Amino acid sequence: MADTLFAKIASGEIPADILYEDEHLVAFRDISPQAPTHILVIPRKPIPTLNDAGPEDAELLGKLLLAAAKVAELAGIAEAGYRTVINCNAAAGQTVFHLHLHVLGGRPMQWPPG
Ligand code: IU
Repeated sequence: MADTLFAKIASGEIPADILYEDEHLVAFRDISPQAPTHILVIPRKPIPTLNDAGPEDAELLGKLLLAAAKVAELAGIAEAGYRTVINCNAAAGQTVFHLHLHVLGGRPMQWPPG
C-alpha cells in the first residue's frame, strides 16, 4: 500500500506543526482547523481505519487516547474541555486513510455533531 500523507508526516518526509511525538505516535496541528485548537494524533503504524485495528493494537489505541489528553494539556484546552473524534470511512467523513484522532477545542461544541 502506498504511503499516505500522514505516514509521510510520521516519517518526517513531509513537515507538519508537531506538538508531540514519541516512538509510537505523532501529534500535529490540522492544516485546516475546525476549531481554534485542532490537533491530529496518529500512530506511526499505518492502520487505515479503526476497523483495521486488531487486538494486537489495543495498547497502541490506549496510547492514542492518552496522547490526546496530553496534547490537550499542552495546547491549553484540557481544563475548559475538548472533543476527540475518529472518523471511520467515507460516510463518517474520513478523507485520510491512516488512523487519526482529532482533538478539537477552544470554542463551544454542539451535540449531536453534523
Ligand atoms: P478526516 O477525519 O480523514 O476527515 O481528517 C483528515 C484531516 O486531515 C482533516 O481535518 C484535514 O484538514 C487534515 N489534513 C491535514 O492536516 N494536512 C493535510 O495535508 C491534509 C489533511 I491532505
